[in-house]
Amino acid sequence: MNKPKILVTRAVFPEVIARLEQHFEVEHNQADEPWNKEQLVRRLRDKAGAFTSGGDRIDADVLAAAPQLRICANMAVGYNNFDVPAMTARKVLATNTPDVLTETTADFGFALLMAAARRVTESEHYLRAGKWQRWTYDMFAGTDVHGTTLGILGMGRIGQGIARRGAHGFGMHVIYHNRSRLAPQVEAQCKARYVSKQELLETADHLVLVLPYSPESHHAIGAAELARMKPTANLVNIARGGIVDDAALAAALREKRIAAAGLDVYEGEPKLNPDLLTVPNVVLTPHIASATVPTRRAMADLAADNLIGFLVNGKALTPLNPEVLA
Ligand code: 8YV
Repeated sequence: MNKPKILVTRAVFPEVIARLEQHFEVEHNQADEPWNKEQLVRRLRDKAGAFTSGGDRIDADVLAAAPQLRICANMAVGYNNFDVPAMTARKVLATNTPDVLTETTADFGFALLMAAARRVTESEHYLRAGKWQRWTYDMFAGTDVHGTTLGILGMGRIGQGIARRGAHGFGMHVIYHNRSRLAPQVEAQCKARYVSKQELLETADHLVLVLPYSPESHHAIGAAELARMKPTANLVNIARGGIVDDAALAAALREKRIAAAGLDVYEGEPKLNPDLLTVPNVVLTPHIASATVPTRRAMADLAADNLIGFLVNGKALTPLNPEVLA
């Protein structure tokens, strides 16, 4: 029997390609060439499955050109690159990679929070540039982390991981805002108190964004929200580009209307607003919050398991539109 054909859109662990090849005829992109939409569509035309990354937009046009497609397995927990209703309408299963990256991503949220608060990269640049001549009492004096108020916008799995780290590790007072309030026992585990978005903005010393991107969350943090924050506050975005108005943030940082920021995601990434590159009080990383070797491997394995499970056995581990399975 012929093996089903699948496309792997980006370079991934060779061991994962080898595993997929046991079940499928695999067209891959181990050279990691950038494909435009037309190139992606051409390759998807005869495929039953796709192993996608967060940069691959799967929308109605793509689906219309790929009539044999039955599943897109995203190697990411976020799936704003998928038009899920359009996929459901065409009976294409969408899957993502939740859970396996939660703790790693929460660790990184904390790393960015601390690096921005304590001016780690800014001071390192100063040192590397040979500017350190002598110690001064106020040299790179930042803001405290322990015992301060940690605000979290978007209290899903990763948000809860950050809350636990803040509450249990750093004695922080945790407040959060979310579309829906958490169950009392989850609030208790995280030692987190539900507040309005306004209170969150006005009270947090460190505000971490962990909400999914959607048209509703576009510019959830813009000029008006930044204006409500404390001048000593630190803003961390590990969610998605577009949730923060990056131009407004760069202006707020430059004018010291907030003290610091740590960013892992950007509007229009991998390009970023050039103003962010010229403000010193921001720590910038290239979308690496889930990037540890074991976690990236677990994400790739889960995406592969979804493809194998669905195309070989009719079952998927982490479906986003399970109605397709019915
Ligand atoms: C991915 C992410 O590495 O899981 C997510 O939603 O943002 C990252 O972990 C990125 O989306 C690449 O697919």
